[in-house]
Amino acid sequence: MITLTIDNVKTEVPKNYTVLEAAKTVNIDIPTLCYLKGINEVGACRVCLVEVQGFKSLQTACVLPVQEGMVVRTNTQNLRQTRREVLELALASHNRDCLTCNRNTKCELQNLVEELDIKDVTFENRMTTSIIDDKSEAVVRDKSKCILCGRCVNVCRDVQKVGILDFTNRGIKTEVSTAFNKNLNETPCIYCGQCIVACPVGALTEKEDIDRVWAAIEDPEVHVVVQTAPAVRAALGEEFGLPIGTRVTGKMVAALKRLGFDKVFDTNYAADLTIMEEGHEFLNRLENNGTLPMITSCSPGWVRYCEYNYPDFLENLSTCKSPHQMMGAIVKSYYAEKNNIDPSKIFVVSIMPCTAKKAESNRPELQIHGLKDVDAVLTTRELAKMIKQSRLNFLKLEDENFDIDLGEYSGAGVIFGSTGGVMEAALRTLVDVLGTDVEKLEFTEVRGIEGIKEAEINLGGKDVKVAVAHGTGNASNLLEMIRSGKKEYHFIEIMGCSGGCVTGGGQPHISAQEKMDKDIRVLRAKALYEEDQLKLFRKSHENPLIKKLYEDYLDKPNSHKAHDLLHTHYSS
Ligand code: HC1
Ligand code: SF4
Repeated sequence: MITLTIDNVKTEVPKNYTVLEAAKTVNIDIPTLCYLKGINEVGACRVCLVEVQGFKSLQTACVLPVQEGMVVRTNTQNLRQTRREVLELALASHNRDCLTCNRNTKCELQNLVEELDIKDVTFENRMTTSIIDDKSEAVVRDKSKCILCGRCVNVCRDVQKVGILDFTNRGIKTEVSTAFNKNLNETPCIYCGQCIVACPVGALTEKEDIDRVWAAIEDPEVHVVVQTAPAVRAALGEEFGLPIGTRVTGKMVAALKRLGFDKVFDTNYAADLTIMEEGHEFLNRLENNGTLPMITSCSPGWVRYCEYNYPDFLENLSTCKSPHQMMGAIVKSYYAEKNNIDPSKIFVVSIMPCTAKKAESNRPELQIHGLKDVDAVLTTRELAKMIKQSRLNFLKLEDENFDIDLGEYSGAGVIFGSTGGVMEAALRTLVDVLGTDVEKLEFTEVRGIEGIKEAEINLGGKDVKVAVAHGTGNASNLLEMIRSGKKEYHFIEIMGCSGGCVTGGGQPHISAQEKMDKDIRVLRAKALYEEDQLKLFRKSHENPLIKKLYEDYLDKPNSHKAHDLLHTHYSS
């Protein structure tokens, strides 16, 4: 341990701490802008400057290791003035149309400007017009808002191992760009939105689709069905001031009904359906020498990553559509027939924690007879905007239930939203179907935030090796081990974002300061595992509505009809 003094307070901290981390132990949040724990610790923006006894120049706290006997000042007149100058320089090359910016009131730069009471910027503004790339289906970039912090560059290159964004040019001309300054849709961007989550300002946002959804709701000719992904309920409350990971399932349903959707269904129902289809597909491959390992295909960021980087694994992908696409297909067939509604008059909206789902819903493979399974995808943040636009008092809404037609789900369906959840849900059903270890319900081996998790499970007398990876960087590491023959598995779950859907690119923004001592992957996942515990049915095949769907309509898992509606094939 190391003892040091920060603003006259002595503290003892582990020797691998930085001054920034040490200051937290005495309740001082040194301001930061480029810092992002574990992802961007480079001391580039110089907002976290501190005075250290014995040093002539100011030091950047985010990269300065603690030393025995160090004496640090974090809040002097000199520091406040220097931080103001640093921020003024950033503001001089930042488009300051804050009032109409997507991140207005949720911008880390704006918060610092307010804190440091900057009323005037000494330098001339060189960035007064937007420079927008909105050609992709999911992510919008505005270069005029970029402050060159590098957070997006590092998350895309190091965590996701995609490397779309990088610094180009030098000096005053430095900018973050793509190779050859191409639009995102001309690059192998996987639309995971992790750059949006990392961005402290409004330089990266999702492509919004709110107006199209309002128009559908207001059209009396259109029957508008909405579904919510498992992970949305674990984060939506954060937009209304609730602590990270507060479960708001009932309030979310109540809000959706008040917004005017005709039916409110749960993607979890379709997650249960996915388990039925995917579980049987796996057994079929296992018993009939099919392509193994079988890899889950519900995360569209991962599917794009596979198409661009590992096309030799495309045959390994499950042929199952992702749950929200299955839901769309069932709504426009089974539900439409049952309720005598013309499917062409149904508009399906998916509320997702994910930006890649926007592009997924436009894929030509995911249409039936020219009708898209899903007509619009909104992120959790966009749903929060709709609720705010409606002036609903979200926190006071009484809990309501999903519409019963396609709204019942098992605990297995809800844990899909966290890394390991799809695998656990599948194993719960597989051990039952095969009659092995039927009592086992919780597969803790595949839970948690370790990058790659492994387990060996006895299924019908056969030891089956499973693995789980989250974040495409970890997925790449796993696939490389398989390619080289170092590892062998039967069944793999891959999710495109670190932590799974709970930390998708469309989830509410959490500041880098808050992320310093909270792991939002863990907090939001906890909300889902809690909901799992509360459910009467915790295995997908026990969901009575899924049983009825097979009895009335699909016959059995992987039937002809099920294949037509619920399966697809991805190719490079
Ligand atoms: Fe997901 Fe899925 S779990 S992909 O992460 O399989 O987005 O939450 O909706 O479709 O169910 C996302 C979450 C989500 C699908 C399901
Ligand atoms: Fe990189 Fe994902 Fe952002 Fe595309 S969406 S630039 S892949 S982080």
